[in-house]
Amino acid sequence: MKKVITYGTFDLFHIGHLKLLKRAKRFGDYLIVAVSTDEFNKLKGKKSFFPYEERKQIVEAIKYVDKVIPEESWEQKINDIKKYDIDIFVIWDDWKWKFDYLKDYWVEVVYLSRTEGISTTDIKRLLSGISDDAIQ
Ligand code: C2G
Repeated sequence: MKKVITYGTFDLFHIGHLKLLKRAKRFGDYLIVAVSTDEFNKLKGKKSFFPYEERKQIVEAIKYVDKVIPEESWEQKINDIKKYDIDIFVIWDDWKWKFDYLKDYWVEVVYLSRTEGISTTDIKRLLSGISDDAIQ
């Protein structure tokens, strides 16, 4: 069994997240997703709209996903790779080269292009600009 892992906040789940998970699953047979906790998001300089528990349940419901674990630190990736016997690490290319050190732990590191035209930040920005009377 070829095991894949990816990491992310997955806030305001959208088509970019879905396509990433679908593409990541194609690299193996079993996909683990480490969802950033609210506390870790603070370290990442992010504040998610939905709390971790809800983001976790949404990602767990995605058919490409086999297991969800919490992402609580930058350092946990090496332990995760060992603990879950991971073969492939996948993430979007905003992080290009930043996780190449994981190759020392016998995993293939894959950077996938992001889905253009959608991001959680854009969604938040668009929604914050909508006046009340425009909301149906
Ligand atoms: N994504 C994408 N296209 C977009 C937006 C997101 O492909 N338009 C994918 C990215 O590949 C990312 C995943 O969805 O890997 C989750 O996106 P974020 O929650 O923004 O991930 P990020 O906050 O970068 O977390 O330790 C790594 C970090 O936890 C990554």
